[in-house]
Amino acid sequence: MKIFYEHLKDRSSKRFAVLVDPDKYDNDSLEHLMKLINKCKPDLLLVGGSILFNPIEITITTLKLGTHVPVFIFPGSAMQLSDRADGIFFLSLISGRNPDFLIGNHVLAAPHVDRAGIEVIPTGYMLMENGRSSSVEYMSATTPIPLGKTDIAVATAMAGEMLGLKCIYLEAGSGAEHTVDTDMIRAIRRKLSLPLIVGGGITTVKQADQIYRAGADMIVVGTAIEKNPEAIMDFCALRKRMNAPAS
Ligand code: 1GP
Repeated sequence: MKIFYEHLKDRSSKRFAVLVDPDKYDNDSLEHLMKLINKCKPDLLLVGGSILFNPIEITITTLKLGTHVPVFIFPGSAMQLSDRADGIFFLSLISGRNPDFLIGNHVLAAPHVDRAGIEVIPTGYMLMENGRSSSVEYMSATTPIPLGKTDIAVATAMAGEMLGLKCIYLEAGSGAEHTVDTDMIRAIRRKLSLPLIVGGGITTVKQADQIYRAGADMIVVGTAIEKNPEAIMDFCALRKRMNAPAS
């Protein structure tokens, strides 16, 4: 299998990822989701969360057996690791100043990730203010980049690139009331050459379309698909339209 980063870094195509939170699906709903995944083929499945009661291992194994879409760990902490996944977004929370989420968890995880032999994508993870406090904010004990502070957001993304990270993930928080601001995305895109991932609070195709057009290379949707699994078809169709050659 081509390593996923080879796809992600090809910025001529837009990508669509589905976040599968192991606590939000039971056997039947996961089975149903996998049928839809096999119909419309999102580019990537992410498994993880800020805090989990169910092990990621079972969800990852089920997704690997039931679909042909790459499965990546989207870890809330060093406790969320598995050798069943295809890869891991190795998230450094560069919007925050908590050493545990900048490097500490990574040190704990590194030997296990190495032994698992899975693809590692070093990712600058930026938590963006969206109007109310998020799980990531609370669990990581960091503050998000304030709304409207575009200069700080742009400089943070630039620093991530200069440090050698391989992509930047702008996160409004799962279930966020507002998505990441499109002006903010546009400003970051202008200064960044890395692939840009945007997630948190995307519930409609219109929002997804605006976020793609602002410069996101990949969007991540979780909550909206948990609530209405059929919505996955609409997001996949949008991605297809975005990638269709202009006539
Ligand atoms: C969360 O960005 C992801 O880390 C997805 O967020 O659940 O709001 O779609 P939603």
